[in-house]
Amino acid sequence: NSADIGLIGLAVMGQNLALNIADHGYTIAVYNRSSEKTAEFMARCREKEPSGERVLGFTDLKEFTQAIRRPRKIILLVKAGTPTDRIIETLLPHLEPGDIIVDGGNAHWMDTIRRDRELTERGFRFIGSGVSGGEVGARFGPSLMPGGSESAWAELEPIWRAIAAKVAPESGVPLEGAAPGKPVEGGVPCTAYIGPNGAGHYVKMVHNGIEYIDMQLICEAYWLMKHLLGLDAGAIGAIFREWNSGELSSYLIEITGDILGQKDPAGEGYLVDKVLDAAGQKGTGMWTATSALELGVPANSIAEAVFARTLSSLKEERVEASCVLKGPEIRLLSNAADTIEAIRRALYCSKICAYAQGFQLMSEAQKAYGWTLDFGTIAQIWRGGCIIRARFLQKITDAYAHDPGLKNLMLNPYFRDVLHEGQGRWRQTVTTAIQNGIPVPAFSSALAYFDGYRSAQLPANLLQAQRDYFGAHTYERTDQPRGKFFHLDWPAPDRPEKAV
Ligand code: NBP
Repeated sequence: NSADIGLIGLAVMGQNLALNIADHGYTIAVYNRSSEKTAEFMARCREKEPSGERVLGFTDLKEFTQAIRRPRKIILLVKAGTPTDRIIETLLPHLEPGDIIVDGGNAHWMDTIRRDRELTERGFRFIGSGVSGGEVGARFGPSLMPGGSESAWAELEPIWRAIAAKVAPESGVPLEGAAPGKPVEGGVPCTAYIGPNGAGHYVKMVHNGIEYIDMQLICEAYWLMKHLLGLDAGAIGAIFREWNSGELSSYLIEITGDILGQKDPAGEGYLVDKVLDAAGQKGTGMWTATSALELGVPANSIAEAVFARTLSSLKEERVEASCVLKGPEIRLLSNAADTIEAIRRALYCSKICAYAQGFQLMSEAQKAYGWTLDFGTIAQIWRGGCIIRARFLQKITDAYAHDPGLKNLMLNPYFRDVLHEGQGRWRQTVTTAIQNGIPVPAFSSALAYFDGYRSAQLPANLLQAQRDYFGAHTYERTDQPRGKFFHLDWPAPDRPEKAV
């Protein structure tokens, strides 16, 4: 019984998280379904990894579980869905009551709720933890979003805090410079208990939904600069690098600068110009959009970002359609500095709307699933390690510290002022894009969200009348209290309205 913790699943995430745990002085037992991967990983640990001696490899599940100190803590980093259920079933006969299973995969939160219930009924403890930051995050500090058994969290917490990304206490800036065997010291860890059962995985899913829209917004900014200003990838990359020193500073802006500056290693020009424009997706953006639809939350930009990927994936169809369907000629603009600033403002304003939608969604989800989420803390643990890490998240933490009951991020004075100051340039950007036939679904849907949310009145009066006309769905009246419903037998020149 010499291992502090165990880990199953030695693909990209599992290997890197195991090494991160070992770097922090913990002894970790590892197991993978196919034993060749375990052997390969153990060779890597022996030959290349300074903390490799603290990794114990097993090819037998029973021996693996026997090597872990009780109550056992076992992290699963296997493919989400059925593989997770399979490995849990295989593992359970080797566990004892009170042992803890930590699912670090991208599980659907409803699966996590079910697994939490089933495992708790059988005497085990379960944690569903979002893990964000990809391969590098797992290796040197991810953002970790755990939900589930509180007593299990108390036992997992020291390890999760040790391996999580760290940010500077005041500024929230990620502390970097970790290397194999040399983790960063000090700083605030990017992890905190999120809530019961599926709360952690839900919050991780919304993180991914926000990641989708964040990426799409950046892509639209790039596309506008390319087409309206005729800039090449290298020049646009330099603009992103400049933006990265300001309020837009974030991991995604930073890597966009790098990507756009990358020359094609296989030929002339920039690599990005040779990458096929057909986006893939693994489903977490779709889950976020679906959840928003189910909960009745207007997360239109998040959904739009998923649709933008879907539309892009119809590459052959689009190529054919481009020969049939004509739009306006794109007219190059001469005022480059002004256009770039307008696009930057549009990007920042749209980003605020995207996050407002994500937080509004979590706010409804907590009511539906019986959680109490702490939004300031969620923003805090997204400041480092994860893909959407950004300077801007500190502003969200500040906004919830200022008003824990904040209904919508856009109502916070800082964000309100940014939207007020930026909306002129934002509208100019969307208008120019539309006039030139350049699709900007994320910029324009975010603007529609802003305009819709700030409208005391919307044309839904007509919509309710239409619903009552064809389906007797009733309507409320502006001159009567809410909750009083009426119906009219339309068309009704003489018939009276009925209260129902
Ligand atoms: P994958 O998602 O590609 O999963 C591969 C692992 O699952 C292998 O270890 C494989 O074992 C194991 N596995 C499968 Br498939 N079926 C199994 C079964 N029935 N029983 C036991 N093990 C099984 O690995 P990944 O990309 O490292 O991701 C791991 C988890 O972390 C996933 O849930 C993923 O969604 C999540 N995640 C990934 C990232 C990322 O950037 N990649 C980021 C955040 C979260 P084998 O070797 O025997 O086939």
